[in-house]
Amino acid sequence: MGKIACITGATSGIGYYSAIEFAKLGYNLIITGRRKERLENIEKELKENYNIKVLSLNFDVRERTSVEDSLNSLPSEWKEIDILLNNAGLAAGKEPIFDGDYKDWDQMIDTNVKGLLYVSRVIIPWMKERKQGHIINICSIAGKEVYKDGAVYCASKAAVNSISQGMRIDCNPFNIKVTNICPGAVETEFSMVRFKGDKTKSDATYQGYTPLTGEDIAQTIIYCATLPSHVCINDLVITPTAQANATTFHRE
Ligand code: NDP
Ligand code: 8X3
Repeated sequence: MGKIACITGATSGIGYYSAIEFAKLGYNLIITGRRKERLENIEKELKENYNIKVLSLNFDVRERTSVEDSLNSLPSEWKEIDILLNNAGLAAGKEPIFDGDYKDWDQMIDTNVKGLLYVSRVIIPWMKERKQGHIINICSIAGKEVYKDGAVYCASKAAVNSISQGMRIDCNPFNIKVTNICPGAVETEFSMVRFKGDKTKSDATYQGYTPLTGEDIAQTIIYCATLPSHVCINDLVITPTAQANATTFHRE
C-alpha cells in the first residue's frame, strides 16, 4: 500500500507540518493526538488535498494500555510502518526546581519519556521483523544543555537524547535508522502550553528575533527521511540563526 509514516502529536506545530510534508511525498499517514476533533479535521484535510490514505488514532501517549490497544488494532497492512516520528511532547511550567509543580513534572516525564517509549515498544518490533524502518525522535536543544528554571523539561529531553542513542545501538543489526532532532526555539503552540495560556509570556519567548517554524522542522525531518538507505543522520541540532545555544539569543 505504499510507504507509511506514523506521527505522534500531529494535531499542531511540528507534527502537523510534518504530516503535510510527508503527505506531499505520497506517504500514507497514521496521525495521533488527544484532541479528537482536530485530529479528524486534519485527517479530512490531508485526504482531500493529497491522494493518500490517513488513519487517525486518538490516544494519550501517557496511557500505556491505550497506546498498545490502539496501535495493535491497526490492520496488518498498516503495521508496515516505514517512519515513526516520535514528536508528541511538551513543557509544562518554567520555574526553579524548588517551586516546581509535581503535576507538571509527571506530565513532562510521562509524555516526553514514557509516552515515547510506549509507542516505540509497539512499533519497533514490526520494523525489526521487516528489517527496515526509520525512527525520528524529536528531542530538543534542552536535551543537550540545561537552562535556568527548566530542569525537569531539560531532563526529560536529555532522556530522549539517551534513548535515541540506545535505540540506535539496539536497532543496529536490523537496518533501522534512528535520528535524534534537537530544535531550538520553534514558534508553535509549545509556549502557550508551557505558560498555560499566558499569551504575554508566550509571545515574549519569540520577541526580537525570527524563530523557527513548524515548517522549518518538518522540512528538516523530510531531509533526514529521504536520504539514501545507507545514510543516517544520527543527531541534529537546529536553531534560529539568532540563537547561538539554549540561552543565547540576539534580540533586536
Ligand atoms: P505543540 O504544542 O504545537 O504540539 C505538541 C503536540 O504533542 C500536539 O499535537 C499535542 O497533541 C501532542 N501531545 C502533547 N501531549 C500529548 C499526550 N499526552 N498524548 C498525545 N499527544 C500529546 O508543540 P511543538 O510542535 O513545538 O512540539 C512538538 C515536539 O517538539 C515536542 O516534543 C516538543 O518538546 C519538541 N520541541 C519543541 C520546540 C519548540 O520550541 N516549539 C523546540 C524543541 C523541541 P494533543 O494536545 O492533541 O494531544
Ligand atoms: C523547546 C526549546 O529552548 O524552550 O524544547 O527548551 S526550549
